Amino acid sequence: MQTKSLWGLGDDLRRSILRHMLIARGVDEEARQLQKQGALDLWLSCQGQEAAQVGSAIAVGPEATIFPSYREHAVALTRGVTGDELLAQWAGRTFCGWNPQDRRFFPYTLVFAAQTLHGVGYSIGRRLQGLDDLVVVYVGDGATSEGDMSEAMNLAAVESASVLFICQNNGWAISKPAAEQMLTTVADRARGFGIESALIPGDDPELVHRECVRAADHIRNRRSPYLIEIQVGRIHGHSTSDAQEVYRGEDDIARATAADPVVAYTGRLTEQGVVDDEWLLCVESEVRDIREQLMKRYAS
Ligand SMILES: Cc1ncc(C[n+]2csc(CCOP(=O)(O)OP(=O)(O)O)c2C)c(N)n1
Ligand SMILES: [Mg+2]
Repeated sequence: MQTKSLWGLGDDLRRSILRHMLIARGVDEEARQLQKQGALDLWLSCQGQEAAQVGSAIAVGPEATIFPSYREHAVALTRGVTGDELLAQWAGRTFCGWNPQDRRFFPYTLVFAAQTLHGVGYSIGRRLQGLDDLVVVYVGDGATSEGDMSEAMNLAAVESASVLFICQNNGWAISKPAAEQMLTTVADRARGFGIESALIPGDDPELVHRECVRAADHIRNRRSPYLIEIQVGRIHGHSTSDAQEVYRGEDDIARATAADPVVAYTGRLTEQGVVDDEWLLCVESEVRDIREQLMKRYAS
C-alpha cells in the first residue's frame, strides 16, 4: 500500500531520498578512510548534512543549475556525479572530475563565496538568452561573511535573478563559531537586501524538500530570489586536517552525532514500514560495491 508522509511525499520518493542519503554517507566515509591512508590529499566531510543536501537537491529538480561550495557531496551524487568523479579532485587527478554542463552542477569553489557571484551572473545570463535560469547557490555560514555574498544578494535582488541561496549553517567556519561571525541570522540578513527567506532545521529531508519546492515555486512565479538557511550539524572536523576536539566541546560533537539524520531517517522509514530489512540490505550491498570500486581505484 502506498502511504504518504506528513508533507505528502509518496513512498517511492521517500525511499529515493533515503537511498541517496545512504550512498552519500558511504562515499563520504570511504573518502575519509582513503584520506587517512594517504590516497586523497584532503577530504571535507558532509556527514550530518545529508538531509539538507539530498532534500534540497531533489526538490529543485534536474533543470536547475547548481553552484556548490566544496562540501556538497550528497548534492553532487544525487545529481548523478559518480563517487569516482567526486574523489578525483581530492586525489589531485583533475581540477574537476565531472562535466559541469552535462550535470548542471558546477565545479567546487574553494575560494569560498566566489560561487555566489558566479551563480547570480550565470542566472542573469541564462535569462537574457531565454533559457531556464533557475540557479541554486550553496554557501556555508562562514562564507556569508565575505563581501561576495553581500554583493551577490544585492545583485540578485535588484536584478530579480532566479537564484535560490541555500546556506547550510553548521555553526562553524573551521574553528570560528557562528555566534562570533554574525549577530543576526543569515535569513534575516537576506531580508535586508530585499530577499525573502526562511530559517529551517536540517535534520528532516522531507521538511527541507518541502521548503525548497516552495522556494523554487516562489522564484519561478515571482521572478525574484529566495534564501533558505538550513541549520545542520557537523559530525566530523572541518576537514581531515582539522582536529575539532581542540576547539569544539565534547557535548557539541556528541549532539551532532546523536542527531545523525541518516540514522534518524532510516529509523523513521523502517518504523513506518516504508522500507524493510530486504530493501536496506539491497542498498547496503549497492553502497558496498561503490566503496569497493573507490578503494580499488584510489588505494593503489
Ligand atoms: C576567500 C577564502 N578565505 C578563506 C578561506 C579559508 N577557509 C576555507 S573553509 C573556511 C571556513 C568556511 O566555513 P563555512 O562557510 O561555514 O563552510 P563550512 O566549511 O562550515 O561548510 C575558511 C575560512 C577560503 N577557502 N577562501
Ligand atoms: Mg560552516
